[in-house]
Amino acid sequence: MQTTIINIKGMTCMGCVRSIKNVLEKIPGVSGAEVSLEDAQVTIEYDAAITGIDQFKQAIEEAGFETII
Ligand code: 9UX
Repeated sequence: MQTTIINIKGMTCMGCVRSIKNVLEKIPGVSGAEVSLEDAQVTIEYDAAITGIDQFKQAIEEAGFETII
């Protein structure tokens, strides 16, 4: 398992937090995503043999948010 942190622009309420958590945890290979509204970031735990940062960024952007690595 590997962990990465992605900074996110545009989250304003706990609904945003929940939708980002949901899209990330649906990606095969992701075992957990903890989103912090206060810190404007998400910590993702995943299997690097299956998925990676490009897919995470794409999922977050498709959900309507900006990512900053
Ligand atoms: Mo809150 Mo976010 O009403 O996508 S859910 S602003």
